[in-house]
This record gives sequence, C-alpha cells and structure tokens, in this order.
Amino acid sequence: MLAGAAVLFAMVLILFCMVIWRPGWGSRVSPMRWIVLGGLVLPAVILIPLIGYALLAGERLLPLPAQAPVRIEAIAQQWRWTFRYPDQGGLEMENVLHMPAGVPVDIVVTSKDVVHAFWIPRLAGKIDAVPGHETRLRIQADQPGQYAGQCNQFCGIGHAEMHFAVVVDRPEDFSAAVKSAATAGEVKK
Ligand SMILES: [Cu+2]
Repeated sequence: MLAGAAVLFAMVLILFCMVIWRPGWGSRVSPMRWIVLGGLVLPAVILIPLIGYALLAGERLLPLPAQAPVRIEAIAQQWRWTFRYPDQGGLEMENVLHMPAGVPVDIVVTSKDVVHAFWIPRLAGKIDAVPGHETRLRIQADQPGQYAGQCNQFCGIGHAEMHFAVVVDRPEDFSAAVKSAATAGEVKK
C-alpha cells in the first residue's frame, strides 16, 4: 500500500510540476478525457486491486471455524490486563501474555469497565476492548521472544501505564510456561 501510494504521489507531483513549468502542456488533452482517464479509469485501476488486497488481509485476521486455534481471553480494566487460558484450566495471569510461537492464536478481548484497546505493535493492529462485548483478534508470532503490548485507547488517568509484556514460547514449552507464570503470580511492573 505504501508503494502504491508513493507511485500515486509521484504522478500527482509530476502533473503539478508540469502545470507550473509548462503552462498549456495538458491543453492538447480534452477536459472530458482528463476526467474520464484521470478521474475514473486511473482510480479504478489502482483502487480495485488495493481494495481486494485490503479485504484479503482483513479476512486473514478473522477466526476461521475450521481451525481450532489457541484461545486466550484478554480482560481489560482500569488499569491492567488479565489474561485467561480456558484451554489450560482457566489459569490467569496479569499484565503478562504467554502465547505459543508458530500457530494462530485467537485473543478474545473484552473490558470490565470502560473502552480500552488491545495492541501489540509488532504483531497486530489494535482492537477495541468493549464492556459487555467480545472482540476477536487472530495473531501469530513466528518466532519465540518478547514483545511489548499497550492499551491504545485513552481510558483514564492510568492509561499510559496500562502496558503488558508478551512472551512467545516454543510450542512445546507453552503449557508449562503458562502454569508456572500463573502459579508464580507473574506480574509485570
Ligand atoms: Cu488505556
């Protein structure tokens, strides 16, 4: 999308410069042709593939019923995150999210009080955490490691401190990591 926007921007700038430096340059082309080619054909050729790409990219974020991805619940409240693991006997931990590498994970996001937003910049776009409603975000981390997460919707005086750590474990270590993090009461300061 950035490349497409850069090409468009360059084309507009070229037209702009031609108007300034070569007055009358475009007058050989009739106004109707400018409108049809520049106003209809060009946007259609560029925007339709971009819309198709955006729809496909968005579709990949949706949970697919055929798969049974790891499900993790993210519950926001002023001003902390609770992560709950229904597949691991409902274990919970605060401000630390463990997830396995290399497989899709569905984060089911909700809130106990006001609207927050769940965001791990290096893994996915943000999604709102709405009280009384569940929003889903499918993410996948290809490599084990540590990532930073942050509430991305102003939610009160403690908003800036409402961050969390994301620990991506090797798939074989994931269950043990969740159990030890939950029992140790792992809390990120
Ligand atoms: Cu916030």
